[in-house]
Amino acid sequence: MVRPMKLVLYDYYRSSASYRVRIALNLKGVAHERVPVNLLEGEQKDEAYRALNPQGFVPMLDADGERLTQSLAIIGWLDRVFPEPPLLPADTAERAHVVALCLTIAADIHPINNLRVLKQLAAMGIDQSGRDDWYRHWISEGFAALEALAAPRAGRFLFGDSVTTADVCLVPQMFNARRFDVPLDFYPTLVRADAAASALEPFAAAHPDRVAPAETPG
Ligand SMILES: N[C@@H](CCC(=O)N[C@@H](CS)C(=O)NCC(=O)O)C(=O)O
Repeated sequence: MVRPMKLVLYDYYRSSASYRVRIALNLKGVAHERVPVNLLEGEQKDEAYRALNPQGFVPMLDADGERLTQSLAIIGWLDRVFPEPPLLPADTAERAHVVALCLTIAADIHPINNLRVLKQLAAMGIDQSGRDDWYRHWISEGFAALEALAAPRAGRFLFGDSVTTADVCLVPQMFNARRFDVPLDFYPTLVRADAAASALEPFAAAHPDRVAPAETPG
């Protein structure tokens, strides 16, 4: 039995790394509060927030005063503290495969399309259309690799027939891809797994449209 714990998630509704943690919290059925950090207004760089998370990123999860950062580290922590349902396979080789799927997204696609990278491209004189091409390029290249890696062992979800952390990473990245009109026809395994996972309430309840501040335009 897990002792009662106060969990506070610092996040931004459209941050895909935050979206991953919202999904994981929902899958575990863990009660938590949310503190929005407005990335477009630069609140992540405020001194007060940086005093909590020196990296100036969301998400951050405060667990009874223990401040956890990095979405995959937070999800790994949640999986240890709240073991049901498990988000990684028990088998060592299968676990390594699922972690590889996660990192293809979280380490190789997502960071180069981060807000600070897009801002730096703008500062270097790359216009909006060039920045959008950049964004689409890295998702398309990453998704091609992910499709090839995932397809042989995919089932209903990205790995097999149970939700894993790979689906937790996939769904927010697919949301980003659609926002930027990335053509998805080449990635049937990703599209199928995304649809199956997104239909589940823990995923649906974490969607940016469901958690956006009331005054945010659609
Ligand atoms: N590797 C980190 C990435 C976190 C991250 O990139 N967060 C973005 C939002 S998705 C952020 O806070 N960006 C702020 C900025 O770029 O200034 C994680 O997985 O938690």
